[in-house]
Amino acid sequence: MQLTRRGFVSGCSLTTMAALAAGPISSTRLIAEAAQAANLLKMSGKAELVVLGENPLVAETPAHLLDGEVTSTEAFFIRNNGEPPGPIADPDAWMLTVDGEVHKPLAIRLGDIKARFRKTDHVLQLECGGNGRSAFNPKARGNQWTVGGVGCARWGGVPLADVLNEAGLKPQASYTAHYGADLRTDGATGPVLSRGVRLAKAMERHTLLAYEMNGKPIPNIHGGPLRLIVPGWPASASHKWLTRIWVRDREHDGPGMTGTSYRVPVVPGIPGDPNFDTKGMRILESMPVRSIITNLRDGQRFPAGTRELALRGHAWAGEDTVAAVHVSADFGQTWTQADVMPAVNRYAWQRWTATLKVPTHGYYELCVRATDASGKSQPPLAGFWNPQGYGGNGWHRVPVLIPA
Ligand SMILES: Nc1nc2c(c(=O)[nH]1)N[C@H]1C(S)=C(S)[C@@H](COP(=O)(O)O)O[C@H]1N2
Ligand SMILES: [Mo]
Repeated sequence: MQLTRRGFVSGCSLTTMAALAAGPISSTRLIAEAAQAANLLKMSGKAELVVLGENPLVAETPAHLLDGEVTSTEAFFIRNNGEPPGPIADPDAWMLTVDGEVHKPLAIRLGDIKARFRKTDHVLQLECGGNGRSAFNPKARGNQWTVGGVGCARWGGVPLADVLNEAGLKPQASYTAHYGADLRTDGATGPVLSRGVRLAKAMERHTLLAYEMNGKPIPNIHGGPLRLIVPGWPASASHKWLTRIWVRDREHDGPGMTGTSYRVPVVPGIPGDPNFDTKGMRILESMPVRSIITNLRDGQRFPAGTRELALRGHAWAGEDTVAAVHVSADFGQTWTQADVMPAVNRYAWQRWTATLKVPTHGYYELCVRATDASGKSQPPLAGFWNPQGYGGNGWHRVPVLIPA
């Protein structure tokens, strides 16, 4: 495998370098996957994201476009499971229903939400539950995210808790169920996706009924005029085009809550097992710790003679905070500690910076791994294989070349 890799590097196609490096260390990626990287999004108001799926539209952000402290709306990744509703003529007339285990069911217009509840905003990281999926071996089912199914925008809206309190929670209220206005692409009726969260998470002050993204009304593609933001948990809980919150007395069982959806193994199963035991799985709640290098491009060439590299990126850890970040130029044989900044607010990602020395010219894969405050570090590859590939948080590796 190493021989093959050296063979490609001497031919030195940078795209090939990137494709090889993005996979797990134990296996090289196929060149065909590099072709996927060539399919760039062309959409007004959006950057050239890497399209992973066309119908429904799914597009991830190349790590080098995530360098800003706050992710711009243009650069933010897109994950649709269905067909978004068309443009909304009168956003303030958008209706949200809150029903189920509440004393006073609500049917409230967005205009009234804005007028009656106190607005708040935070910088909040949102990460697709499948981010990192492409590193699973054997391949897991679903969109082959590398590391760009994440963004950290400023979201404005009202705490969901304030609206749930207005409806008055009954003692048996224990879980939410989310519904939106998007349509299934197969023409069938019923929700495209309907996930929910435990009540404690729904009541957390950073869980928002959001109507602003980076200071402007949320664009249609990102779930405007009204969406949920449930930071630190799989972004599938952050329902777009939100029309209804059903408060339930038990764990929700809508599309996306059962089987192998958004679940990770409690009892580790055999990778690729067609009879993978779904009973030994739990719903993925907090996302695991992850870090990315954002100031380099895949395949970047440095000036000849470079022996010291300035690296920069972000790290985050779902519900937790990041305690340490380390970088390596030798596949983890040695690590250099990075400086890690505190988050600007809870659930924002954390900036890290590091200087990394390399001994010679040549081909390097710069690796980064973060450790959360509970002491858990990113493994080198995506572990705990599961059929739909959740929770894969292997190191981010960026191939670079330092000419002789
Ligand atoms: N109504 C609705 N909400 C949704 C989805 C969807 O398909 N429909 N996709 C979810 C998933 S899986 C993700 S990762 C995020 C993506 O949000 P974004 O497109 O704004 O990045 O939205 C979530 N909310
Ligand atoms: Mo997602």
